[in-house]
Amino acid sequence: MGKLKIIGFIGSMLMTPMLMQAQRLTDVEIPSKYILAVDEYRPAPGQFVNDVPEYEEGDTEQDMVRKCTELLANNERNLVALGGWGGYITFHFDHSIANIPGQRDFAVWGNAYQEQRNLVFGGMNEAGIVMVSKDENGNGLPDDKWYEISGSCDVDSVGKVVYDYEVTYHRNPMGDIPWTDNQGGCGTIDRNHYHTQEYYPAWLPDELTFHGTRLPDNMWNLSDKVDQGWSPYYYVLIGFRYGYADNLPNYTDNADATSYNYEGCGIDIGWAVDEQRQPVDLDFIDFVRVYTGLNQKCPQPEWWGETSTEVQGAEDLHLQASLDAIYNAISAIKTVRNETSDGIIYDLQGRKINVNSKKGNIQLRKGLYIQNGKKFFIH
Ligand SMILES: [Ca+2]
Ligand SMILES: [Ca+2]
Ligand SMILES: [Ca+2]
Repeated sequence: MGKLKIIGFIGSMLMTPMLMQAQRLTDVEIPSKYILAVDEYRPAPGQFVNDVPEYEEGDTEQDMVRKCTELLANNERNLVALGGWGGYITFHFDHSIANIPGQRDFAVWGNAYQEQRNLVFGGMNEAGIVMVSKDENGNGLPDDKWYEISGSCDVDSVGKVVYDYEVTYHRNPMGDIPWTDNQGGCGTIDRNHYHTQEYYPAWLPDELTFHGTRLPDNMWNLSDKVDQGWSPYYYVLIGFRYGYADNLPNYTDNADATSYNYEGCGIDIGWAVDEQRQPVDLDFIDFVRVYTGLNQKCPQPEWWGETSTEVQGAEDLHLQASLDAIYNAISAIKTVRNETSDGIIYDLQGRKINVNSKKGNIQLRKGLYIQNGKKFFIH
């Protein structure tokens, strides 16, 4: 596609559900289908925490978020670990992702893989729950309502999913990290000899509480199914059918690096549900959050340890369709403006602004404008 004229966001007085979609187009020439930046990174404790990304003395939360951006943006394909249950990351793209009916809209890549003996579906599946949010207030920040993607456990494991689950972790320098949950449970994230750094996120407060959905434990002990000479223990993490991150492999064929598993790693925005687990109808989303959905650890010390979702990137699965939907939304707004005789936009010098929203050529510059006697800001 050719170069696009890009507009910033328009003040809230003009906000309508359609116009809000224009705001995510920022200062880029050609939109990318990959992550633009990470907004939040709050891992739960875990064996990779403080390591991927690496914490360096004095790093703030902002520094760690920047490091996550460096690892994930522009399809860099490095890993970021989210630690035990509840740990999360939030990111956005350079445009709103449209919800195309009946299609998966974006994919989240992880490092799940099929176990080598093909005894079960999956094998190293550390499902992360995906959430989506629309920048309703138009401030470019992920401070709006969040919706969870309802994955296959909601239909395949009825009664085994814990909603409104909560876990609190407590700092315990260089020791196993204790946690308690809101179901009367408790446990520890255990240290192992492979990872010798602190397991509690060093830049975060001494107590961390996470809230969300807990997926059913998926770790099976298949040690008696394999030759002891090959491996003394064999624990696998079963895959779920759809709707999670780091749950199914990135590729359908390990020998073919172009065989992206859009089906297994793809997320349909149409699967989003509200707090009552009722479907919501979202036309676009601006932010994606992923959090570790499993709270389990391997009973065999020094084996898997805690289950931790990893994120390796994400992409819009239909970039052109998202852009077309954004342009259509902007065009619709122009129609609304022109329908009212006093809806004409003026600059601060009182000159009438020509809002030319021919497809691909939207001319709204940065600055203050006046409409219906009120000022609004475009930046
Ligand atoms: Ca969709
Ligand atoms: Ca916002
Ligand atoms: Ca993983």
